[in-house]
Amino acid sequence: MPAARKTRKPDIKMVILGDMNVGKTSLLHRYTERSFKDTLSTVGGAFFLKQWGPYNISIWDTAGREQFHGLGSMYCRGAAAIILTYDVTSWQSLLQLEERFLSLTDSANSDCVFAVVGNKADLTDPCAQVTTTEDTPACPTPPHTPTVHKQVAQEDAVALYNRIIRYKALDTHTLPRAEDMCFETSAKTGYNVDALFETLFELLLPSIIRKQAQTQTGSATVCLEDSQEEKKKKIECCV
Ligand SMILES: Nc1nc2c(ncn2[C@@H]2O[C@H](COP(=O)(O)OP(=O)(O)O)[C@@H](O)[C@H]2O)c(=O)[nH]1
Ligand SMILES: [Mg+2]
Repeated sequence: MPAARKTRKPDIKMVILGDMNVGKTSLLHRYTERSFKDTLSTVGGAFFLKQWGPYNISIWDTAGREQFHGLGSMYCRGAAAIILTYDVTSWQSLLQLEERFLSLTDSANSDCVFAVVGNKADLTDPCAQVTTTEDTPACPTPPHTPTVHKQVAQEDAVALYNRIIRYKALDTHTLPRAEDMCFETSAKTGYNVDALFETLFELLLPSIIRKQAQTQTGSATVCLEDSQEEKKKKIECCV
């Protein structure tokens, strides 16, 4: 019943955080709309709903200035996954993740999954310059050599990810390797964008199934209670 599923509540919530202009909205747009627009403004927060197989995933986009309005932790409440995004050409944007955005994630679920994402990889990495399609090889000859200086190395992102795990006191034995949760993407060409979201969704699958089971148990209890109430009424009126 696809129509019924469309109107259903989201099964799980994800949030994308990071400074203004790192490409948060572009990443979500690339993933959900399969395209890139040069100008996409985010007023306050926006909400994307992605149907992944039989599951509904809500992805919350943020404007990047939420903490000034005390809204950041509200967006993160109940989040099962958080994408911390920086721009590979801006060291400052990586610093901001730790200085301004990490504390906003305190209201997320205690077992929240994190990904650290360096966007705009097309500006610095030849492999990220060609629009990714199913037919293109992994790293074809790039159209031109990138000229923009890369300010954030992958190792810096991995170090940040490890600090986040310590800050959150998450159990490293149950988590994927830090390297597997740090992505360099390009919303412009699509480079690594599907890999980012699909990796997160796969990791969230157990939580989705657990949440659905809890919801179903909850509704079964309600039905049972209703029917007992009905029975009671019938008995009372017959006496
Ligand atoms: N070259 C390049 N530009 C990007 C990429 N992603 C976003 N941009 C540009 O960066 C600017 C900010 O993007 P936007 O998605 O609005 O950032 P947000 O404020 O984090 O949501 C826009 O001009 C985008 O066109 C990317 O992957 N590569
Ligand atoms: Mg935006």
